[in-house]
Amino acid sequence: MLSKTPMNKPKLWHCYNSRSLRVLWTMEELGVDYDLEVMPFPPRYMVQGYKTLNSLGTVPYFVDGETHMTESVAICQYLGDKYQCQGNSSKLTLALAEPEYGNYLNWLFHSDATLTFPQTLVLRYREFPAKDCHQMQTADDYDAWFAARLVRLHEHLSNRQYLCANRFTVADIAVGFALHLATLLKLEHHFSPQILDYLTHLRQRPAFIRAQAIGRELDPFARR
Ligand SMILES: N[C@@H](CCC(=O)N[C@@H](CS)C(=O)NCC(=O)O)C(=O)O
Repeated sequence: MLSKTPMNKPKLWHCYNSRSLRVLWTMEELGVDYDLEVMPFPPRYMVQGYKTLNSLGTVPYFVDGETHMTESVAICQYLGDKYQCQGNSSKLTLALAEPEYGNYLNWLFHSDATLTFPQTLVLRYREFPAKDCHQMQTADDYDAWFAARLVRLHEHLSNRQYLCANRFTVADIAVGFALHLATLLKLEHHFSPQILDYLTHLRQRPAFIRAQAIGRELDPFARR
């Protein structure tokens, strides 16, 4: 089960509603044939031997032949570039030659460096605090920080349906997951109507619906 042996299909190690959802969603969008291991969260405690496979103990963990990856947005970009030509009409990634390439890269990095970063502090100190850990002020501070960091997305969405190039791309998957995570942390009251509409539209995509349903029985939020 936890072998690093190369396989002929890409394989993803996933936990419900975690960052590995980005990868699952991308594979569903692309129609990639994949293997999947769905694990309880956090796998570094709940799955024996997981840290032998992925020394970080985090999800996603992804293997495609000799390629081993741990960064969700990088894996989505890789999948979009490698598995695009499987009957899909529009490309999920942007190339350097496209005018919005810089904008595209910026949203890819914005999704984690700007949007999920403050959320992880809310998650750690409000939603899953360690025993005897009393840092609600930290959670409240990063809740406010998250709200402030939505401003650029709000401005950008004022005249667009998607983030880049008038089409759905991996940038929408990266940022869409960050917004989805915010709803799990009950931070959606910070969303402007534009951001809420954008997320609602993304969540209606059949590939998102299929991917998000996988592993629901292991929902870590339901166990609290
Ligand atoms: N930079 C990584 C972060 C991976 C990460 O921190 N994943 C979280 C779940 S969203 C995790 O595995 N947490 C459990 C742990 O740290 O033990 C990515 O974007 O994929």
